[in-house]
Amino acid sequence: MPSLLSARFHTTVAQSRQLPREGLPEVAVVGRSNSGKSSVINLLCNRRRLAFSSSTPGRTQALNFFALGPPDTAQAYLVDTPGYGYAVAPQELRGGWDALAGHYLRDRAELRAVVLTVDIRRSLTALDRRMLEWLAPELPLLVLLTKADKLVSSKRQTVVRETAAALAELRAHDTSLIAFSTLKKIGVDEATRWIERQLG
Ligand SMILES: Nc1nc2c(ncn2[C@@H]2O[C@H](COP(=O)(O)OP(=O)(O)O)[C@@H](O)[C@H]2O)c(=O)[nH]1
Ligand SMILES: [Mg+2]
Repeated sequence: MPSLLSARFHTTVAQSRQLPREGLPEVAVVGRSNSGKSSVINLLCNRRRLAFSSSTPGRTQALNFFALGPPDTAQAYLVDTPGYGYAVAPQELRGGWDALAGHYLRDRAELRAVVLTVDIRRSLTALDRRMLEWLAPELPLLVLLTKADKLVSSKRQTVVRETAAALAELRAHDTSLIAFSTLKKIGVDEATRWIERQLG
């Protein structure tokens, strides 16, 4: 199975017709703006600036594809999706949150799994719940409770328990939950194994 450590930028997709057509497996990373999504991608791929901070409101939203596998031979893609949650972006509140990303997450045959980043201090927000309802129910999901270093261990465990209960109500299928910190390197090996397994 391809290693996340082999990740390199492949392409930016601004329209569905630009999506790769080789049929390689993909794992998408989704989450609210500022939930730590870029930090997670950069840490898991051990690259300081693979995923840029691209959370400027109103900016054209796009999917960024990172290729995994030996140099010059993509075997899979890790896909960064536009952060959601800015009140000034009304399209995300209509039907499909974002036409491109919403369509991609719902209909992409190559999509094997989704990683959702959630700030542990906010837990699941209304928009996160809407996002989860949007996904195909059988798609394997990994929820990362990010910035876990911001909470003491006991409080962290409480949020993990409460979030697990909320997820169990929202989804019947294959859902994993990990407390994660880029700062303290919490949950890194477990998240890496989970993602690589989905692509193997
Ligand atoms: N304390 C702490 N801060 C984090 C962690 N991960 C990200 N952050 C901070 O959270 C903010 C948003 O992170 P970023 O990765 O840009 O989030 P994105 O908008 O979802 O891509 C930045 O100021 C990061 O430095 C973490 O594990 N611990
Ligand atoms: Mg970002």
